[in-house]
Amino acid sequence: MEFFYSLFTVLLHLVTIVTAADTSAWKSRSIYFTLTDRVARSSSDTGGGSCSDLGNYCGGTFKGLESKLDYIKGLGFDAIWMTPVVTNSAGGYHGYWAQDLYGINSNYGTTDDLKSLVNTAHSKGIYVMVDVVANHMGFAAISDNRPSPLDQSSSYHTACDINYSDQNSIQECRIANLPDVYTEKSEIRTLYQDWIRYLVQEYQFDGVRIDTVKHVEKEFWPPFVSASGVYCIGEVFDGSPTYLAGYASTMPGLLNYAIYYPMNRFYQQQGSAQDMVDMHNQISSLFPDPTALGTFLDNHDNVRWLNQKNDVSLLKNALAYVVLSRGIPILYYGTEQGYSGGADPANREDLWRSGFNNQSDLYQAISRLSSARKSAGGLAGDDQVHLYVTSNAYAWSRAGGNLVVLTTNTGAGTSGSYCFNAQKNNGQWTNVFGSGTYTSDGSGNLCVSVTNGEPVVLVASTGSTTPTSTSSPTRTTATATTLATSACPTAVSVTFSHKITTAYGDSVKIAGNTEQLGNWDTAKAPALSASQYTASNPIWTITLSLPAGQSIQYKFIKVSSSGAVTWESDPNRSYTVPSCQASSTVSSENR
Ligand SMILES: *[C@@H]1O[C@H](CO)[C@@H](O)[C@H](O)[C@H]1NC(C)=O
Ligand SMILES: *[C@@H]1O[C@H](CO)[C@@H](O)[C@H](O)[C@H]1NC(C)=O
Ligand SMILES: *[C@@H]1O[C@H](CO)[C@@H](O)[C@H](O)[C@H]1NC(C)=O
Ligand SMILES: [Ca+2]
Repeated sequence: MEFFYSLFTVLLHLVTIVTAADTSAWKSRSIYFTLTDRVARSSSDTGGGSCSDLGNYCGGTFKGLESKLDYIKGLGFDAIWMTPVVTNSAGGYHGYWAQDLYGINSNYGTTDDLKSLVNTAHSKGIYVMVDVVANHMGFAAISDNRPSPLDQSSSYHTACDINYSDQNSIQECRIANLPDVYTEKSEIRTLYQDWIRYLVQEYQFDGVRIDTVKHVEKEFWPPFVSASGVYCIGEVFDGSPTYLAGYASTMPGLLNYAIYYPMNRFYQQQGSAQDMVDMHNQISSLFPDPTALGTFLDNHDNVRWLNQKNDVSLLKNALAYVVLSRGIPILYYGTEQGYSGGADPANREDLWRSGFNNQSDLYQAISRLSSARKSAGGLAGDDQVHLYVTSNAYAWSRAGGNLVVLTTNTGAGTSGSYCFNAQKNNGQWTNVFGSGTYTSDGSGNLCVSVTNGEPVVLVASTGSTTPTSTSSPTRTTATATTLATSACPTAVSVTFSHKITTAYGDSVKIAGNTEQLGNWDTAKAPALSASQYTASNPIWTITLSLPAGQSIQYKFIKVSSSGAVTWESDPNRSYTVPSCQASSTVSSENR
């Protein structure tokens, strides 16, 4: 019996591995986001002309997209996210105006064309993610919507305009006056679950991108995601990390709109690297799995990056961040051709006007970044180490130091030498984005050269992958590395690891005498994460980016589910942030 049970478990595992493109399978992928109507018109499209009306159908097809899979693969991307495939109401060239959930948009081709696209993608090792909408239908007469009962007005909320300060209104009122589905009804929920199960199985999709997630009540999503049977990534269009994290339990992945704003501010010379790093760290403590989030720098709803900042060197740095920092990279089609369209629909250019040129500077640059991701093992882990944070540079490492990336925001035409500690002694790397090889000294110090404001992407040279230290394999990161004065970071990534037994519903915070620690205000004190907590080792953790050299006073507090606060006993704890290293760890036990 036991034998059969374990055999069954093993088989179940194997079946899971071969059939479902689950979250872990997606983490090392890179996603190319396409508008089906805008990639290619037929399987023999070699380019030319440009669409005269970007606000209507331009003629792209499933067959056209299928014929450009090698073009996508040449960028090093191994997944596509394609806009919704279902039958739309008139003018729905983008796909987000569903009319018949079980029909396929005939402007793009037939059901067989779509199946052929997915099959060919799979034969080339490319995953296909389909975009879906459950919040609203298109502009057809309600009675013409399918399937039933979506043809009845009782399946929709009463029309109202959204008040974005009111979550109920966000969920129940209309986006752009589109009929808002009554998703709270159980028959409607069942209808969407049956449909997503059918859609994924019928066309063999590997993943689902979910539109307008915050416009539907949270309870709708877990059974929907479960019915899909694959990795889902949702659009919650909001830059607040706490608001976004409120959706982390509804589906495996979310578009990372939290990092989107500080990342673009930094690389567009509008903000600091420190803010971007702080956000990274905040995401670490707020999300159960930051590696399942998708990183992107623009899309069909936001003006293109080069429209916001017309500097290709800066764009390359931002792309290095997207492709090589934590999370699943998402590239908006046309970025590789230097497209710079403004507000929708100008940011939805046809790709054929580029002639599908795979020699273009940005195409080649993205391809090199993708290769670095692959060389470093796919970068699926939560292993990013902040090495260097200054007013105009950010460097980090991944994969135990086998990948080191230096980005700057000084822009085209600038050059300079940047020295920092790579946290790997006597390392050897090759700059796979530019040229040259680099080595760190016996203390890990490394100086790299920036040319024309471009990023430096170092991949460990063969033979230098073993850490030099023979003593302990578990590094307490930088506690022993001292940098040259010129290379000292302005902020240090400090991880507090606090042992405290808590009851279900309790949370743990760190309160102290600086603004970041809430100035002793328990309501403003940052909360620790219980992601490493076990009954035998009750550890709560938080990583904060603190000013180098700062002295802090603090205590841990326990907050019960009723809000009651329990302080640690005296005295206050004190800690001085190191002045010249990238990170440190502080371990403590509750008193
Ligand atoms: C670039 O495109 C040409 C023409 O489509 C193709 O023959 C060639 O293989 C492509 N090269 C790469 C590196 O993808
Ligand atoms: C929008 O919602 C907020 C929060 O409920 C409310 O205070 C405000 O009055 C509402 N605005 C309008 C125009 O109804
Ligand atoms: C801890 O710090 C707070 C705020 O500065 C102060 O009021 C309190 O007296 C300190 N406690 C001890 C034991 O020093
Ligand atoms: Ca809604």
